[in-house]
Amino acid sequence: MSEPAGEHTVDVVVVGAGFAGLYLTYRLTRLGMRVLTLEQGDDVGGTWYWNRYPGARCDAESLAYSFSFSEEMEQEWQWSERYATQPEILRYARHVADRFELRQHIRFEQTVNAVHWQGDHWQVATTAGLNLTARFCFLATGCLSVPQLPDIPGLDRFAGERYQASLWPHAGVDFSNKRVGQIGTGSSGIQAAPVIAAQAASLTVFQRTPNFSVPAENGVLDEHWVSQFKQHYREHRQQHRLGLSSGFGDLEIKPVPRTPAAATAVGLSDQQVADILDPFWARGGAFFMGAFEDTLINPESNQRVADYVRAKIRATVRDPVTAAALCPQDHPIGSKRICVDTGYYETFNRDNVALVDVAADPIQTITETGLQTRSGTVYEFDALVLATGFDAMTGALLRMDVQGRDGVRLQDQWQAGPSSYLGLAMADFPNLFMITGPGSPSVLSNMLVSIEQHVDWTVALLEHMRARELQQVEASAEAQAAWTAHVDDIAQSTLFPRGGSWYLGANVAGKARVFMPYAAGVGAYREHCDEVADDNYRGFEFT
Ligand code: N01
Repeated sequence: MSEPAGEHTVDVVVVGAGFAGLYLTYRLTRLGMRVLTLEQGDDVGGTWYWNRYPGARCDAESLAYSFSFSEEMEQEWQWSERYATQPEILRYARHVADRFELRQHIRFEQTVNAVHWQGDHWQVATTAGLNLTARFCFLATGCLSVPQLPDIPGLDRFAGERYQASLWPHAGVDFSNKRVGQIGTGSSGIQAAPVIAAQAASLTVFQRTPNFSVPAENGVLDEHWVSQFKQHYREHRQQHRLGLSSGFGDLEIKPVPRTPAAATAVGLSDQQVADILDPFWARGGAFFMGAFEDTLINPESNQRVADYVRAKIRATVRDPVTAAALCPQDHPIGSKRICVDTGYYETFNRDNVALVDVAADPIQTITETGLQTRSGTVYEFDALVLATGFDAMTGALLRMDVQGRDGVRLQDQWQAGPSSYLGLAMADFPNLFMITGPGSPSVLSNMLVSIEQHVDWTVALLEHMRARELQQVEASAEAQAAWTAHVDDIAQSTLFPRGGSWYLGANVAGKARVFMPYAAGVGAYREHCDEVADDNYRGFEFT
């Protein structure tokens, strides 16, 4: 529904109608609050609305990457594959919106550009001229929702078709008989390349930094097995919330036996390491990173796991020069988000696919017909695909003009990196909450688990306020400083800061290098949040 420009007063404004915004809208309206949810796109779904590139699918397993709040829905909804495709997840988001009649509370094609505290309420404005007054504001703007274009001269000169993975045309693209150039080899590029290669006349992948990728081992879900899984859904969900650190259960998702994690790879022979890693590799997915308990904290153990993956790459890719170029050497495995693929390395054995190492010979300029590297080599193609990532975690928050008490600007407060209490709230920004914000497990976790935890926790806080007739809540500056230091301490005890990742803001020129997600895991984080609530919301100030 689009809303005429004008003034409206509600209890809560929610920014974003991805999964976080949908669940917030559901919970808050069920409390009887007047809610308006503002969404930039013309439908719900957030990241799954925008990222429609070929091969886009979730790298978390369908039965875990779904809402747990409605037992009826989780029993009724049928996921078709181990890892759901983008269209299937978007269908699910739409189903949630329709099933719980959420659309009446959502205004589409509304890009929020100002969020200003006016002493006792928030004033939220959109570029389409909507002006809302609300006591509370939730920023559910997503962690990977501001696409990044590469800083390459001549980008606009290209006269052929140009596509961005994260802003893919809704009608799809037919690459038949086309020569395609692709820049970017993160999760998006690694998923897109095999699908584009299968359709296009040729695909040239321009790789600056190789990433580690593990096979998804995707497949159609077995109905009988799914029905068995669903009989124990509560148990699985509980494991997702508290069990493993990333928010996925260690109960079987795929009907392949799971071997327990080993403590460390240090001191083991190559054969022993392989014996432990082989079943994880065969099982597929990011679970691979859990084979050794210390992979992300012990450089030696990490090196052994990385060596194993590099050996797999070399065993898969026939051309040794290409294989060597595909082997990451510059970061500990897992310190950048591990990719999960279907046939990525195999794609480079196709006759119509070439890898160009643009670390060795950097792209100098995009031309009208392709690109030219520093050595003078010219590459020509009909279509250019950019899978060049996002201004992650803070991008969507900082592109709005968010002003708190006395005109304090979030952009100024976060100049040296984001700072928050629990990744949820900030001093000087009363009655304002982030969902999966920097300082929370967010992108290191199953997002659906984190979203539900954040929404449930903040909604309970609002109920607490309502019962006591409290008007305002705000994180104390002390609690915020202590939490931000704690988030950093946890990160520094891991290998995460050693990868030049978007977790650190390293992919955006001029962005402060701060490790943004909370790396202690969803279980520890949930316990901490619950203790805070039980201790009368320690670290929050109420008026
Ligand atoms: O983005 P990225 P992404 N010249 O930032 C390259 C989630 N996700 O969209 O590393 C040449 O990882 C850049 O190279 P370099 C997931 O969390 C999930 O792929 O900077 N290359 C890199 O190769 C993921 O981590 C799913 O040297 C340039 C690439 O562009 C996150 O989104 C699927 C360049 C960017 O990789 C982001 O993934 C997709 C330049 N000037 C995404 N500038 C699933 O659930 C950038 N690059 C499966």
